[in-house]
Amino acid sequence: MIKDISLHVALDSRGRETIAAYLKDEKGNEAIAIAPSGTSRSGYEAVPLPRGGAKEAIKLFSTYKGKLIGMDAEQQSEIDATLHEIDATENFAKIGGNVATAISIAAAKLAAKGQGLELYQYVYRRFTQSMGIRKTIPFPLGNILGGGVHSNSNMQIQEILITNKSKGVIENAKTNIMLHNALGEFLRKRDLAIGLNIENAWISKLADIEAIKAVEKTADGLARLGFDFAATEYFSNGKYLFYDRHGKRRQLTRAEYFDAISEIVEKHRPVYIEDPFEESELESFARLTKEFGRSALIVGDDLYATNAKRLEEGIKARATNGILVKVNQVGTLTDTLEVVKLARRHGIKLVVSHRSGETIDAFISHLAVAFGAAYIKCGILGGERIAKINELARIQELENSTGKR
Ligand code: 2PG
Ligand code: MG
Repeated sequence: MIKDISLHVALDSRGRETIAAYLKDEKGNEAIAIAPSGTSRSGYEAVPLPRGGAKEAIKLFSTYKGKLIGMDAEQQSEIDATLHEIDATENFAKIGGNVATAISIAAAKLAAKGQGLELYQYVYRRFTQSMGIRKTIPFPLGNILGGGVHSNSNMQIQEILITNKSKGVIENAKTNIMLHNALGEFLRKRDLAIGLNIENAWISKLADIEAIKAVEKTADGLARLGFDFAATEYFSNGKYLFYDRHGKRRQLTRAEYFDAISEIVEKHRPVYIEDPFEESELESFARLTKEFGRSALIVGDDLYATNAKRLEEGIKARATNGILVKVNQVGTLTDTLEVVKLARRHGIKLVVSHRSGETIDAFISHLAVAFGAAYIKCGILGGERIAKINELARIQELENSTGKR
């Protein structure tokens, strides 16, 4: 039984305010969760904090928290429904999606503790096993060279990512780190390095195509490439500010841009393609998935915003074969589980993701395992990113030692 809830202002890795929720039960168990925050946010996402920011959100919530006290932490859907009821908007505009996320995840952690289980075991046994999901250790997917709104450089693509199939989480991570170091050296030697961005990916002077080539050369045979285009960020007035066939940066029509993307995919053969088009262009997603869906996971992030209604539309249009999952895009674990269930039913692969504004809370490592995710997108370096890797490695060891993988 939830005996006490206290909310606190916490800082994320960008130094911006977010929410930490501390929950206690009557047996003395405690659970803490801190909500991450995004920089390139979808128009379909929950509002992270209400006007007035974290302090205002906490003040507002304090008048309602009595509604949650006395509830059973295991009643996840009732707790999450109460959060929606208190908020009474479509997108948590009143109490803030980060308040909802922190409480919702902390409640699941508290319930897990009450049962003496790890969070991933609890989520799996209670929610996802019955969906026909098998718990899996996902492959880490890491941002090595950044552009877009994360970086403020010449590069339009938000993230060039790498992933490898070394055996074990620590070996996977070490390969990514080794390649991150190697790319840094490559860039520095040529005076092309600017620094590191908010996810600790390199920022360089290279524009997109040259940047892809640099990563390709570095990764050669050791890792496969992925891209998060976050294309909504460079789309305006019906056009994409991108490169044409001749490598010239200009405003491209949807048709010209589609050709440019196809060419990149054909040439560089990524295994992972996220948000190649702006977040309402379902038909282009569907066309790309039809052409390249066999060799690459084509994933909607801003496109779906971890929202079951959006995913349903995507499934109808056969838009993608993958979805990015970020709890704070939708605000609660229950809403997230709805997405997981729908994806599972339609053979859509899951990728559980961090945000650019993270903390050392590693709940996504647990969710990724319990959701049977193909990948966990959690960056390569930095304490808040490594926290996810370490937690995933610990889970892998637990699973290996109990032989229940
Ligand atoms: C993304 C994420 C994480 P943000 O677009 O996938 O890399 O960025 O958290 O800024 O939305
Ligand atoms: Mg994205």
